[in-house]
Amino acid sequence: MELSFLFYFFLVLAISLVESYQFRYDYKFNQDIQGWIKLHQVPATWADARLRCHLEGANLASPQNFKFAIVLMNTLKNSHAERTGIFTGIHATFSKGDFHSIEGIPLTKMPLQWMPFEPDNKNNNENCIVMHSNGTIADVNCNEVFPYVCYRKKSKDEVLTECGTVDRDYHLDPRTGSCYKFHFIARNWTRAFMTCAAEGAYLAIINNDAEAELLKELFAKYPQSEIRFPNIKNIAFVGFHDWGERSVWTTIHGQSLEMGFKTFEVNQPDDQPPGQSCGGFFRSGKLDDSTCGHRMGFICEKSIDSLLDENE
Ligand SMILES: [Ca+2]
Ligand SMILES: [Ca+2]
Ligand SMILES: [Ca+2]
Repeated sequence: MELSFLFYFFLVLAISLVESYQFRYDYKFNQDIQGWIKLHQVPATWADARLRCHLEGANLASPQNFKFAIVLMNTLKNSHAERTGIFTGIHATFSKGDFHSIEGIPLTKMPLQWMPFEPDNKNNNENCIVMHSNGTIADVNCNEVFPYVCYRKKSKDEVLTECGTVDRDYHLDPRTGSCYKFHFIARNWTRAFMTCAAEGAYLAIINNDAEAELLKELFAKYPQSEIRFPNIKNIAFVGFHDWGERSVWTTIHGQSLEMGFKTFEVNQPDDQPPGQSCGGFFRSGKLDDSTCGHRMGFICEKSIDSLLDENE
């Protein structure tokens, strides 16, 4: 009796421990820095690195203390980043020479050593800080590209929603079994794609009439006045594209529109100059070929398990 009680007690404890360390499968929990980290191996500019970390629900990581520096150095081991170094979150992009981490820690409070002949602020144009695998740092041009690490600090209220994410703006719709989020801050198609991808989602793919109806209802919850900084207010970006072949419409996952929802608005597609290659969705619930560079609202679709660790 007592044994089974103990067993149950430890089982519950084990499950709650696993749960409390969940964020997303591509981030690893690190006890020493009480948070999750992810090494992005594909080099990016500092601005893109910061944005991608932010969209993933994290921050561009900085070696904010000695422990943190060690963790970052270990993270680089046996990757290409070991040779190139990484962008840190330390930057002076707001005010020249005022180097702070994203979290606001001044550079002078971090236990860091400059590389030989650094900082040199070459061409008076070096406002970002890279860290090399031996822990030394250098100032570089923010438009250079480096790998980087994102960090999310553990907080007490980390809860995965029914959509398998800590992002509460995703809502499950039982009609399709997918989760959806309407982004009312307008972006161009490429940035919209990136935003959905970083959230573990994709620009919505309309598989049937029911899903078109559901997206129409979702769009209606965001009247024109709520879309921020758009070029167009009556169309939102969704997940189809001509992939550089005029008028051959295919979803971003390679399905022909013929297989799913293919109803364009009257007089669309019209391929307005300078050419319209990106998937759009009118408030009416019908499709448009839209200008990729325009900023519009957009809809992300996420499967429930996209961010879950399959091993847990
Ligand atoms: Ca330099
Ligand atoms: Ca879908
Ligand atoms: Ca059009």
